[in-house]
Amino acid sequence: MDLHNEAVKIREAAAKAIQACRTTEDIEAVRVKYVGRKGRLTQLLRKLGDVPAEQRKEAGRILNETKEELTSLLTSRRSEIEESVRQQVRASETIDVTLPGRKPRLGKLHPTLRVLDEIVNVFIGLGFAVVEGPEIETEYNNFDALNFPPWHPSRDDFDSFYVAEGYVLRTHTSPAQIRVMKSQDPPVRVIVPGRCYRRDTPDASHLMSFFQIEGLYVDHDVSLADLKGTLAIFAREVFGPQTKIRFRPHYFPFTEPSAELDISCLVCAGKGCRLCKHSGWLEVLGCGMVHPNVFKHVGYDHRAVTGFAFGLGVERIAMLKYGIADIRTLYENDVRVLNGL
Ligand code: 2NL
Repeated sequence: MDLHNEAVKIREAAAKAIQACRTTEDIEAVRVKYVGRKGRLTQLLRKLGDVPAEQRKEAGRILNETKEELTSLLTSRRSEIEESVRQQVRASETIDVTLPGRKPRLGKLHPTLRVLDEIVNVFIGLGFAVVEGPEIETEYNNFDALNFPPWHPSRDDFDSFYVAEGYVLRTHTSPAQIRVMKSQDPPVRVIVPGRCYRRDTPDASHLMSFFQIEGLYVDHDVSLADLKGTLAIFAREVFGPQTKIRFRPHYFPFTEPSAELDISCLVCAGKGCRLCKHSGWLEVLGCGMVHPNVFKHVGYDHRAVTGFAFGLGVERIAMLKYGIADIRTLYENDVRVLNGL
């Protein structure tokens, strides 16, 4: 056998195989095949003993040179492959720092909550304390204590949500004020915001759940003039300094006398337009002097104290302020709409 010839053939075959390698696994396979422990070149080296002594040195030199050459080819091809893998990883992980960033959108408070906060803050400024109460109320606190007669329609299953015998989802925040009066003596000056529930079919002006703010002021000789002065400040703070107000007689079971408060129209300032239905006025809340029967229910002396109270729908005020025609717009949660409010 011609060792020299054989070595050249192995060298050429191996060099070709190394060049064809694409992965480090390919490299390892070629290494094992040619220069590994049972590789072709290694097997050839083992046959060196059969070579006549005078040729052995030269044959050994050729085989060892071939082995070194293949080993160095394997090493450099491995480096090439590793470098190209690194480049691919780098390219796929590179961040283009020159790309403009994506601007995170700022969140903001829901218009109902903004209006609620604004109104509550006006009354905090007037010295009212903020109080809250439970949404599940006793029928007594929600109706009886407020002088609703037993036959009043709003007590009906079809108008209120009863959760158990004697318990109802509050239809107004007044029961929270009943709790305040039952737990402390006058003077009482509280503002009560909160969610209320009524069994209405939703339409442009009704939801079955809405926010109300009620105010209550009880002391010795609180008068209707105090009520009107307080609401005048409220109207000018919330709707603008040029806002005019008027009282229109009304009826509520829990106040006597009772009134509704109108403000001069926000659109036409009283001249008459579509929003105010050509009356020049917009209805904003209900109010009155606390009925003596309410004081009796909470244990106050109705001959010694008087009080005023009022209640308003927060969504209704928000609709007026933001010019929304349909109350449902507020809760469809279309961010394109809410962002514009
Ligand atoms: C309306 C009318 C009103 C009251 C709420 C009240 C509370 C107590 C005693 C007496 Cl504890 N009155 N609240 C008074 C008058 C009107 O709300 O139309 N709200 C949307």
